[in-house]
Amino acid sequence: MRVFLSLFSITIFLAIPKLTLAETIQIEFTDQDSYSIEVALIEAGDTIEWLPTNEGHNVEFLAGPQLNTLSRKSEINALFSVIFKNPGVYLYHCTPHGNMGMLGLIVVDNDFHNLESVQKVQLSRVSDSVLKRLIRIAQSKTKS
Ligand SMILES: [Cu+2]
Repeated sequence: MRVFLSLFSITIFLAIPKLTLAETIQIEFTDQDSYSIEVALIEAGDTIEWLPTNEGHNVEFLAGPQLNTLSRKSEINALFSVIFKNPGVYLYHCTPHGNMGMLGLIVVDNDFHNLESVQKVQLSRVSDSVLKRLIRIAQSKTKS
């Protein structure tokens, strides 16, 4: 009985931090036509909130695992909130400024399994070099 009880309390102890760890990360639209956080490394279950702190921007997903389970595109100037449940790499841009390099990358659970499909997305030259920079940042943050 005693063994059973301590196993039980260990289980509870391990379960509680998991429940409370889900975080909300806020990303702002800036007056530089960019996102305040370009590379976000998060865990499954975390929420990202994009705040319309500067006018004329939105969020449109270009690649990611099981994108059909997400709201694909937000309205211009609207708050947008997404819970990320599937591990992998997500690429998004701002519909009006995507060709100018207004991109963002999210990596859930340090999982790069779909990186190749992210790299295959057709982008402008400027945005393609931005994407390469963001991937380098994501990979260097993950290795440490
Ligand atoms: Cu924009």
